[in-house]
Amino acid sequence: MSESVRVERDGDVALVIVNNPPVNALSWHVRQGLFDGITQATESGASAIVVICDGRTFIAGADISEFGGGAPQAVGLQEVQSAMEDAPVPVIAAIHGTALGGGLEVALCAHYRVSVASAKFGLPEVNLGLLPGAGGTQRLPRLVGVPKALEMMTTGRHISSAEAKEGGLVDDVVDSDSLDDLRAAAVAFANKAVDENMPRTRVRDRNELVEQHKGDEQTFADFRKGIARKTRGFLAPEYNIRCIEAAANLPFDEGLKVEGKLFMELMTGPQSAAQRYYFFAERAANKIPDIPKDTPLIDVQKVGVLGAGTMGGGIAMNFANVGIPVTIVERDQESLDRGLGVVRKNYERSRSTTPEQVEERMALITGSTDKADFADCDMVIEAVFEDMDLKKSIFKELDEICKPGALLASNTSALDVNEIAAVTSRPESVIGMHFFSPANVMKLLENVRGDKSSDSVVATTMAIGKKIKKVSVMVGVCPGFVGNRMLFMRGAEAERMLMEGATPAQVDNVLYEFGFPMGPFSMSDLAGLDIGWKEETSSSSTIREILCENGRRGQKNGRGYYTYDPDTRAATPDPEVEQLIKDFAISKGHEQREVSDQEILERLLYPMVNEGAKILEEKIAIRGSDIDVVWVNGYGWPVYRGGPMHWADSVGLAEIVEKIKGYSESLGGKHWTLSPLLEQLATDGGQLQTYTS
Ligand code: 3H9
Repeated sequence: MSESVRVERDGDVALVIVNNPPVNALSWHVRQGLFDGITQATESGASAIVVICDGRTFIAGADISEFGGGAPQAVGLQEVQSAMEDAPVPVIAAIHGTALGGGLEVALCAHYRVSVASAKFGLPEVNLGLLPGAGGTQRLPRLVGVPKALEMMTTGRHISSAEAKEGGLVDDVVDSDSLDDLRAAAVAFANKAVDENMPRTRVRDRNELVEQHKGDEQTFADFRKGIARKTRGFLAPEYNIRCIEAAANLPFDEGLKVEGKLFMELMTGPQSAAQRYYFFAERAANKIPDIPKDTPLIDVQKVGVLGAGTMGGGIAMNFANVGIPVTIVERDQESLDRGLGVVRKNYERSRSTTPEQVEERMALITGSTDKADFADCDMVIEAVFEDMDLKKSIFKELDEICKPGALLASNTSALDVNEIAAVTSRPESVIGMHFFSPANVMKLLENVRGDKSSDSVVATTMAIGKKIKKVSVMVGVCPGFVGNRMLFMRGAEAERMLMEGATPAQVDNVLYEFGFPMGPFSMSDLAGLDIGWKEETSSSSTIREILCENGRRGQKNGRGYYTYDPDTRAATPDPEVEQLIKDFAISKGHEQREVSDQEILERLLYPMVNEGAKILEEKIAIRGSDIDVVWVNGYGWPVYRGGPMHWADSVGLAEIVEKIKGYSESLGGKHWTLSPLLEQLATDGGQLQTYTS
């Protein structure tokens, strides 16, 4: 018997108990243990079997770390599942925590399912670029119906016990969250099943809900259409749909074959490799090697936010969402009222907040025009615009107002956190917290550790990020940090290509086809071309300035790099813009030529890879995978390409190095100066994604 599964008895009922921390994943020894446990329980004459887990959760899925191969051979999951389904006595799955992926697929092979109220259920394989490969695609629709299965499997959404009960996934919900109560309730259910001779129906034999959709092409076509925009570029959602179609149209065993074939295709393809890599990258980013796990945290009970603009308001919402009171300070009442009004509207518009929740959250946000109200805050985040002198004067004031030990954060997106910290008497309390706009929506939190930031401040910043449900990455001080520093390189080269004859639409389209939601010029139009542009001091030295001088301010006035339809906001390339750019380029002595899409892609992305390597050299990022986490969560890098470091490894570092050398020679520019680290990794056969600085 495997050490991670044991069998206990409660009267006539056998309990097969999994204990494989942290999440009871289906590692090879768990599969073996489950198979042996079910067999032993059956042979021992038990009247019923309860499958239950120790620790914080039911089985949370296959062991993803085994997917690359290398695990010892053991019994397959299908054999475990058959042992459960075909057992001569009732099998009950008792669920707490999260029954996910392979975990839910195991539970679907029990004859009945009992859960605690807080349990969650899902088939999140799609988020790993996969589909449920242990019969889930055939069993789930048989239990909850085709429409619900389509939604659950293409989003990976976790549903609650209440929703699971309503949808037919769970038979009984225990009104408690205690594991002991769950165990008792599951044993009671098992005894009842025996006493009342309840049927041991296998989910695979329940055909009613899938047969309703036999030959029903419309349901699937409509569903595909509905998710097309959101899932653009991803393979796995479509493959999940095909499996459910198979469930509707084919007998169970045939459907299972389709599932197996498509699962293997995804598993061996580059998208799932990238998404599985990314799963661990996000979790690795939480770990700061030189900060001990037991570092004392600052107890953040109350937060201050300076600035009630789009950024400050969005930041405040993050804290109110998790029940932390926020004091938000603006310089005058009018701006404060406007800012708080926007916050309220954001809540009201959000589909996930009920009217009561809107009021609860607004009640947690207190507005003020006096920074002295920060005196009782445990943490204050400054979110005013990017001006070093302004930030310095604010931090001097905060130093005087805030209580000793309070964490002082700047939401700067590029400025020197050390310089800001140096104006205070407590640089150890100062750190950067770079939120991305809209701050209540975007997942990334790029934290910037100053030279003097204390361990406790660093650890608290990461912990608070987790609390407000952000994906946090800790980086070091340099202009633009990780994200914007790499973005600057891409932007410089994009502009240069326009001067050589590429059009804004061509450049944007290359990135869109790569998988980004938009390219640099659409992004500039969205942000506004006149940010930082002053009419009176206009110098006509960049394309952007030329466009501003010609009355093109971006989406806000319907004219930027593109022209926008006033009703639909649809962007159309504008020959006038192309002519302006051409005239300007020729006036600066640039010859015009065709630039190929491949060249555009290389010139946009290779300088980013090169800069990423320099960031690692300088120890600004802790590990290559942290850079990927920044780009996927903050800048729309398609997760199915893993991030710039993973992508570079998959293209081949030697090839990229050769290209960079070539571009450096033909184009010149600092961003084409080859990173010695990149060159060394390419020579040694190393990888950027696994590089730790
Ligand atoms: C699948 O099942 C395929 C089948 O259909 C087909 C089979 C043939 N494996 O997230 P946390 C680790 S695909 C290995 O910080 P939380 C994780 O790396 C799978 N390791 O905790 C971390 O390690 P460390 C379908 C795993 O409380 C630690 O556990 N299932 C796995 O915030 C804690 O994780 C999924 O996709 C795993 N499956 O969230 C579920 N899961 O401490 C994936 C976690 O060393 N997991 N680890 O950094 C999750 O969504 C979350 O981990 C969960 C807990 C919600 C369970």
